Amino acid sequence: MWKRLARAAAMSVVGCGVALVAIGTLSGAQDAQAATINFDSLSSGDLVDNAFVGLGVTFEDAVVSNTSGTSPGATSPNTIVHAVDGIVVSPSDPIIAIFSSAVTGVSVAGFDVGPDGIVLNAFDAQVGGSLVDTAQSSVFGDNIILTVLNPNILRVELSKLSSDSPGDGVSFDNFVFEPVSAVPLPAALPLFGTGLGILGFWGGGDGGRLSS
Ligand SMILES: [Ca+2]
Ligand SMILES: [Ca+2]
Ligand SMILES: [Ca+2]
Repeated sequence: MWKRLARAAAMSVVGCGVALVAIGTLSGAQDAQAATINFDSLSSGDLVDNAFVGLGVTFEDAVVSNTSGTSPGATSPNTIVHAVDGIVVSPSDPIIAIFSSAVTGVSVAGFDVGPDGIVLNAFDAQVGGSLVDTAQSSVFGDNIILTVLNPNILRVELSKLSSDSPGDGVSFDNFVFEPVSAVPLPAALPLFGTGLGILGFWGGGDGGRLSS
């Protein structure tokens, strides 16, 4: 799942360098278990907040919605929008996700993306910190997937890219993140013998990723 999302994102995201970074992840031996949050276990109107703290992530200003929940690529019935501003997810007040420990990649899909586009910013601290990766798209439509990659992501912020069209609304779904691998590579080497064997092993499945 993670590889598929990363590959799709590499093709859809506007911005040079993203494809090369994604390829690095695809061929990397450390492919930890990616967690996917589809928000469909919650009810429309619920604040997401700590609902997925067990997976190591808390949300700020995210409320469950059914906006675009049946659009192509969405997992039905739920998406998320801004808790205060609804579908007008302004870059000045984004939806925030904070990780309890660093993750190496985050992916999210935007729906009904219009003239204001969408953006996903990654930071290396739970509050403040430095911008370590960003992904944005101005492609109109549904299931526009953004992916950020960095070994030290502790927070991401997602919103429209601009506020030039105040009435342009978006929603988000299918929030995926990849924790730092719990299995150090050197410990795994004797098990598989060669680097090629390791790549084949890690490339062969989804590694029992978590779903919720
Ligand atoms: Ca969903
Ligand atoms: Ca806020
Ligand atoms: Ca829109």
